[in-house]
Amino acid sequence: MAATSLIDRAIAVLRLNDTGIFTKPGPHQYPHQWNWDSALIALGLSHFDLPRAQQEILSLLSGQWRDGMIPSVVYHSIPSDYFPNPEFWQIENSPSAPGVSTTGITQPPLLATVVQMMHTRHPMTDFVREVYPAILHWHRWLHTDRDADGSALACIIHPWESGTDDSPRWLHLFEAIRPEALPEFQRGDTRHVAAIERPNPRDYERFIYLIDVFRRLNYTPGELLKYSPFLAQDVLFNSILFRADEDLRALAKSIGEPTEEIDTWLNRMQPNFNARFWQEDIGLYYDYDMRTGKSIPINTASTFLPLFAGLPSKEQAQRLVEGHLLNPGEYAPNDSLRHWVTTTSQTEPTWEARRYWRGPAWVIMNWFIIEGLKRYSYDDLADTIRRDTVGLVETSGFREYYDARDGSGCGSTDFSWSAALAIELSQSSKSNP
Ligand code: 9WN
Repeated sequence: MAATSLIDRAIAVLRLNDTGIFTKPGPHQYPHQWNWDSALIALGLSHFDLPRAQQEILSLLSGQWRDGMIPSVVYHSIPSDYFPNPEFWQIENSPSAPGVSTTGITQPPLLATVVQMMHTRHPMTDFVREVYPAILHWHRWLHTDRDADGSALACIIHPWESGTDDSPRWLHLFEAIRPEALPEFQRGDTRHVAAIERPNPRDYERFIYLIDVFRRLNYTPGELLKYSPFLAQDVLFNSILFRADEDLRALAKSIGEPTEEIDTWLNRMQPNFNARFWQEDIGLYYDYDMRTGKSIPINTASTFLPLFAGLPSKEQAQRLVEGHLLNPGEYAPNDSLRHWVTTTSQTEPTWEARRYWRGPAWVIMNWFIIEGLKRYSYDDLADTIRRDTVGLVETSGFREYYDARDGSGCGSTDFSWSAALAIELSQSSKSNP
């Protein structure tokens, strides 16, 4: 009974945030269409309204750039108090910009995976044929315009591209960035959510400074790789990309498209991923700072994302799970931390209980970890985390993130992907679909 009413409440949140064209991530804080949010929203919608789920994806694709990039946000001409707004991004100075207002950066490429999951459950060949070329174009852009070293790994140029914006793994890169002549701006985010749950002013200045650099470079990909003060290879982003390449390949097969190009990406990425990110001494994956040529030694939950992509060997998976995820000093619940999975290891001095991406549990991260654990046959642990996550949503509502100490909600209320994934997690069984 409880699961049924949770699903009804989740559907109500997705309906509440539905503008008719796209679904807002949150009713007040996030009034436009976000890239990876939309993918997850489509996955949630597909359980009860497949045509609307497909519409969500087509709306996102309407913001695709001519060079293939699918941007982090499509504004859809909806007036709002969200900052940065289209006037700030000035994408019209790029010849690749689409005819609609968007940001000039991307987000983790989850879309192919979601389309493949939907297609496996409800075969939709015509729809796959319709969207496949656009998704392929995006992946090609990621593997060329964002490949800075020929490894097929993609680089990110802004923490917002990692989707985990305020993660402490970016702080070290920020230390080296000195914003010069910062443009005037007024933050919008702290109008809706307590400042303690949002990025620090100093970090936020760097978010804005980077956009100012990019718009001065007219978003030219080669220039961005050359001059962006922030250039990183992100474990989370590349895990999602690798899994999405595999799913794109499955989509190609199902509609009779060639797969050679995708195979080349997969074959290059797999060894390069482990060579670049895996730390044999401690059994963790670390992100990589392309500007200093050094690994970023910060222990966050994104280290578990390679499980989602099937990238670790059995031994590496065992070290990740048994050495870190199950360690109460790092990630596992303990006397003061009652819930799975804190986004940053508690051993990090930058751990903060309620600040965005610094410590709270997120439904999206838990979902990635659950899917990854199932891939490596840690079914019982996956189910423990699944139950705990559904419990968080049951008790504290569809919040953006949760204080892992007591499960209280933080950030936006009525948050769409928490609702979408609550549906997904309530329906999913212990084993892989
Ligand atoms: C910046 C919408 C987005 C998510 C991101 C999350 C947050 C935006 C913000 O909200 O980022 O893109 O304004 O803080 O970090 O993952 O897609 O939910």
